[in-house]
Amino acid sequence: MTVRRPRTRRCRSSPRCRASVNGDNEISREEYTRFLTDVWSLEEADAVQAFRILDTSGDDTVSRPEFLQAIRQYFLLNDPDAPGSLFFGPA
Ligand SMILES: [Ca+2]
Repeated sequence: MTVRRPRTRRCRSSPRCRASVNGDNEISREEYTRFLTDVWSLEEADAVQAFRILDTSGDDTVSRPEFLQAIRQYFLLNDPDAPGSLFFGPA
């Protein structure tokens, strides 16, 4: 799975516009924090905090089930305490 950054002038020429998940169905802390800092301009500390909360198993990766659960929580629940509420970082 490849997450592409929205096309902006700065982004078009940068290899950092892609947050590639290398086919293992897991997102590393580095990949997720890069996604949040590059695409959503979060501070790295906030991005790391979001990753740690989404990594509900604590194994330092966000697995496919953790990722899907976070998306469901973000879009379907109105629960600020759910891990998925930090899918795009702290508000
Ligand atoms: Ca995990």
